[in-house]
Amino acid sequence: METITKAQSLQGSVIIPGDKSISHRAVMFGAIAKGTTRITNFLPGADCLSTISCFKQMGVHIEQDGASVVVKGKGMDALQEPTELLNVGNSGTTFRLMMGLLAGRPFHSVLAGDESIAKRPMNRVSIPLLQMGATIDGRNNGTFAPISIRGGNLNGISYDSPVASAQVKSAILLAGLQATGNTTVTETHRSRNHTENMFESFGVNVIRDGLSVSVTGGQELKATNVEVPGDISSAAFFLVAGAIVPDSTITLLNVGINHTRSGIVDVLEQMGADLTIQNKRIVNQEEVADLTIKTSELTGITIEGEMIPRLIDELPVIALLATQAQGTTVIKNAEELKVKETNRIDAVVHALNKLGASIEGTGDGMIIKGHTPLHGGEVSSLGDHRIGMMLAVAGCITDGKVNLKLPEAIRVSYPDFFDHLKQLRAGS
Ligand code: SPQ
Repeated sequence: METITKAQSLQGSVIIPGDKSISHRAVMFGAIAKGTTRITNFLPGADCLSTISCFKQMGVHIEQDGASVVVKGKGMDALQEPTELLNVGNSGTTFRLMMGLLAGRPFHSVLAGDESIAKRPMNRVSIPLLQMGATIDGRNNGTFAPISIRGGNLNGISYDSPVASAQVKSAILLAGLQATGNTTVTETHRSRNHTENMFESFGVNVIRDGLSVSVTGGQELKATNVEVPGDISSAAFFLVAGAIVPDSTITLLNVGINHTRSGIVDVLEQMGADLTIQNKRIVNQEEVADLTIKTSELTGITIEGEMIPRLIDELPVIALLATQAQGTTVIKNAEELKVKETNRIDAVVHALNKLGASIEGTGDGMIIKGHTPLHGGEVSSLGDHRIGMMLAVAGCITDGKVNLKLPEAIRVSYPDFFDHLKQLRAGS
């Protein structure tokens, strides 16, 4: 249990830790490349450590010391059949990207994870992989973990993905690298493009055409060094905290602002937040900047359509932000929230309403009426890191303390979160 009390003000700066999505990909692509890949500012969160341990089980030599990682890849063909099941812990990204990779490896493997992973749909990845000729099975007709894969020969496909999901797209592209001919994935809206960007850094030729991405099979990855930008999904918690806690000014350093991830910046600007973006620069094909947020007068807005994949993981904390805005905020087309670490619509509605918010859950989002003062109470992360951090930020503005159950879930993506929050409360 973690107790959070009202903050008088939040002041200071935080160096945002490495991006989770990019850290996973750097390890995976380093593991299947030829040569040594050095990763700096790697996120040593539980999810990315699961990715490292899965590749170690397949014989890849990886040294990790905090945020520095060295991966000694010997190419895709050097991966060895694991003798035990590959445990991804809580990480959907590890699970789904590995499905694509393992579908083309000539051995048997079984992927499993924690209770939350066992509830998340994996058939969104096995359906296209089966079309490519893979042999995959799992619980409930191949829908849920554990998933077993007997890798083999794959054919390239052209796949229209019914969901805008970077995990689905990345899994198919990883399989596509091992398939005969071309593989194309077309999405309804553009999802995060870190796989495409990093494939290019590792020497893979990627063709991007509107909402479609293609690769040709048989390409080898060449090792490269990766500097991971700070995670905008982690920065989001302090962006919201800075906007809603009185008398605050927070600067977040080294934040990745890749357009496919920066919906939170657009939403803050549209709601009227006092946000400044400085020092824009490019690091390894990814745009990075420093962001300064000050306490803001906010107005409710509607968030929908192509914006949703650009801020899907930020929606829980955006819901909190909206409770402090004047007027109504409507979130639509976000049904994907129901299949994350928790059903994030139910989790947000239940916990924030318990603290005094006025939020109605809908089939594909939420309707949030503001402005509502919040009060203390006992709430739980339900084992979901993003719900845990959102509730810890809520505790900074509640009258009365918030007792947060299962705070340890936050280690999945932001192990230093409470230290950084403490630092900002102390004004340092
Ligand atoms: O890895 P996991 O558990 O799926 O993590 C989450 C998160 O909140 O950290 C989702 F629950 O992020 C996903 C994100 O929602 C990470 C991700 C990626 O790295 O490719 C893509 C998104 O998921 P999806 O299903 O839209 O592809």
